[in-house]
Amino acid sequence: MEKVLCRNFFSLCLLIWCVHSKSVFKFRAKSTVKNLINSEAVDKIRSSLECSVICSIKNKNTNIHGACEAYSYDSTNKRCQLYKGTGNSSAVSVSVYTYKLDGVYGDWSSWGSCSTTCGGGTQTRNRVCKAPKHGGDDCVGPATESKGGCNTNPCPIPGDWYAWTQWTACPVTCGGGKRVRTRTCNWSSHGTLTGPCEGESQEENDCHTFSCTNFARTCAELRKRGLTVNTQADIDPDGPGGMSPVKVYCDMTSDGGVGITIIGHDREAVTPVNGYVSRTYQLTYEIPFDQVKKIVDYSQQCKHHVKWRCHHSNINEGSKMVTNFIRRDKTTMPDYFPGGGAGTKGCACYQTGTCANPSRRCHCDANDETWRFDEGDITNKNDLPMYAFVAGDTESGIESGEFTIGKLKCSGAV
Ligand SMILES: [Ca+2]
Ligand SMILES: [Ca+2]
Repeated sequence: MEKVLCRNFFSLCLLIWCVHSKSVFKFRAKSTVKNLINSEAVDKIRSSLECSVICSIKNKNTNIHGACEAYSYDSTNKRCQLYKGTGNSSAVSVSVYTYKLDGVYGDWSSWGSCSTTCGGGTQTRNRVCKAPKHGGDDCVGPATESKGGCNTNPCPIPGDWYAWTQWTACPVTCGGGKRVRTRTCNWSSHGTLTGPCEGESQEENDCHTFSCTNFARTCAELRKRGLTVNTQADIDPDGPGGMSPVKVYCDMTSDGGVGITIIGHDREAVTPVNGYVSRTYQLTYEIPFDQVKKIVDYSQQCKHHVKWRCHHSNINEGSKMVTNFIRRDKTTMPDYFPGGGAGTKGCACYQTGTCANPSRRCHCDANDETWRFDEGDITNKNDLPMYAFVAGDTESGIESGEFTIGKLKCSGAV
């Protein structure tokens, strides 16, 4: 506190912005705050005045005595100053008080929510500092505090998934479809603590996204494009234009999934033959013969299984093959029976020297009254597709036979 002696109260009051009223010694205060130098006064100042000027006058008598108070902010020292003057018209003493306001915390908030729902979490609460002013000290102590110990119940452990199911079959053979696989959660993997499994229970992916137009020539070509499921599929063996596309069965899983084009026909069931020196059975394929030829041409390999059961019924009679198949040229027979070696006129047993009659070329050439059979695959592409089967030597009563011809199967793309 320092004291200043003013000789002229009037001039002092002007200095401290008191408002002049009618009389020299009467001052009208903007606001009146008494006994300011205590904490209550400080709060009042804080809330309303912020060091702006207050002036009050206390007239001890109507003539000359009075007091004047004013506040100003000392921006250099960042503090509030109170000027308090007492005296009369000839002499006024002015006391200057300075003070500052320390920061004060308000009340703590209530505790917040727990940071976890299990396994032990923490809660926090906070309080707001009423900021210090005029060079006062900061609030003392932390503005937030935490405590642990809430929600200490053990946490659930995510369950383990059972294995994925197989992918569903692609619903389309081209043009893009979705296949899915699913898995289920093992809710007992961690006993009563088992929680939901983490991750998705279903997965999806694109399949057979290649275009439906610009048909493949064979199933092997479709395999190259990405077809992986066994299905009926549209192919166009002779390419764009020409003949129309056809529907065939694609076996995409056998033989390591190479893509096998399978073509059926009307002679797959057993066909008994009785009473003919020779009879020709033309095969009618599921698709036009010329498209079958194209499939053979555009495949690396083809095979066509033939089985002939015989009772006193020759395959070779003299130098002539009376039972055999007609090649793709629709007129000639090859010089071997299916399974036999080219140029031998023989059956498979002839290759190994195991024919029923070792001096003949086929089991059936034993030509006796025992049911026998010769069988094998036609694999020479020059002979495929088979045009017809020819059954011979069944004309007499004890002679008969029956044949079975499998589906034509072609694989590999040339
Ligand atoms: Ca075509
Ligand atoms: Ca015979």
